[in-house]
Amino acid sequence: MTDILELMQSRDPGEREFHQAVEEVVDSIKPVLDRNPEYRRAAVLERIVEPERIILFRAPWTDDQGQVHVNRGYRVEMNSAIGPYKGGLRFHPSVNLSILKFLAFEQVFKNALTTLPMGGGKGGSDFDPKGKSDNEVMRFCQSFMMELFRYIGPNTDVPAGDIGVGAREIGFLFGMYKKIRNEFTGVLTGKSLNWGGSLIRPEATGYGNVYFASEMLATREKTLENKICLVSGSGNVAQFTTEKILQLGGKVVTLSDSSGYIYDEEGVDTEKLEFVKRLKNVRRGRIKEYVEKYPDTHYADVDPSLDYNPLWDRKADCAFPCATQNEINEKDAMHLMKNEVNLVSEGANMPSTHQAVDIFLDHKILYGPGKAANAGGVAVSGLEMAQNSMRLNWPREEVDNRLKTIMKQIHQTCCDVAVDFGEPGNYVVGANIAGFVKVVDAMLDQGVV
Ligand code: NDP
Ligand code: 2IT
Repeated sequence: MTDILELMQSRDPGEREFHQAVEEVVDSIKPVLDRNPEYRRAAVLERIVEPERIILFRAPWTDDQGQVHVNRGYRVEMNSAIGPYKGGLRFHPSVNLSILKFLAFEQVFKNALTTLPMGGGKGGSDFDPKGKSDNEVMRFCQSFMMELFRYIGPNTDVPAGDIGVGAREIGFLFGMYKKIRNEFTGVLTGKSLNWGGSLIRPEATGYGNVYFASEMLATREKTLENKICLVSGSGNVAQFTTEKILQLGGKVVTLSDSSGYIYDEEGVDTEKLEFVKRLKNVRRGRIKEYVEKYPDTHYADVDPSLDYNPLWDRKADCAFPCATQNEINEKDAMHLMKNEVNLVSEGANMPSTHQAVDIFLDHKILYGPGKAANAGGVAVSGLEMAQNSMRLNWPREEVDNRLKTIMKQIHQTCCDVAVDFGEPGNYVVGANIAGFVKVVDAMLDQGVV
């Protein structure tokens, strides 16, 4: 078991996030390997941690002053055992191979859980859209697609959004793909409504996260009604997590961005949320402006001298990390436990460190790992692909109902598998094992390829 981790360490030292994601899965699936000796003979573990293909390319672009810049473009095509590679693109200065491999690896299991036929992939660039003009972002997206188009297609690899890639970027990327290939196909998801997008896709990750949380609460005969909730981030996932919590009667008291966080004791209501959406999606401003607009609230800059995030030390019942990886460390987790937070549902990918996860599991709180709790986004991407193939659009209620059903199914699968492996209530074990078995069984059926 540790062999695989040692092998990875020696082959690719320094891929910290990727090793972290693999270690968590490997920890969970040991009993499955014990039950199925053929898995070891077929080296499924060794195969599943090795991307089927990695594409790495130069993405040069010219800024508004005429200066040329060079960024790196990536696509990690991780696993296609159960469908075309599927997963988002991230544009953020921190992007590197380790982060994209961890995201692609998580995506394989997440996509398997959705019940839809999608393999796993992830890509992106170290390009930073912050502070760039629309024209600069367009030129970068065009340059990125001029290379990526060779490797993707509606039956091969279907990218979507992630951090720094939203409707604007998907539009520019799609426009260039269509021009080069001279075809109008569902090669990207997260498209705008009037040119092939699906209703509910923008809302899907956040809504799905809250549907999953509600399912977890229902196992203890609880609901979100009157629950105080901590949400981090203020982008796509945070906004629609907040929106659904409000619809279900909960109260959201925090939001954040990479500069700092706000605390609003009265709660972020619908009007304030609309302000945040305009601030972040249209004006592309900072969350700090929230306190200028609503002066009775509190803002604190990120304090690099602290080894914890004060957002997670606010009094609450539930926590929804929706910003980025490793945003909840051991100390943050201890703060959450001290304040008797009894639900953590991950909108972001791998937002909790290994130590934080162990603390949640030790305290037996309701802990929904990202690959289960945030699967609603890619699930509706799968529904967007289905609608594109049929060349029709489903109404809002239909997509939302399908999303709810999928989140319910994922929850049930996690619970059933956890019970089967003697760990009732452990969604980490449930999600990892269910996703793993589905993918490796398909790999075994398809031979050594
Ligand atoms: P957005 O770009 O819309 O928003 C990201 C938010 O997180 C922003 O508020 C951003 O702040 C903050 N953030 C990003 N990086 C950091 C950092 N290093 N430190 C602190 N804050 C940071 O992205 P999404 O909402 O789409 O993605 C959020 C998370 O959800 C990611 O982990 C993503 O992988 C995951 N996810 C997204 C899905 C989707 O459908 N979009 C689906 C499933 C998971 P700032 O504005 O300052 O950059
Ligand atoms: O992490 C994720 O699941 C996403 N960023 C969404 C991927 C997708 O293909 O919709």
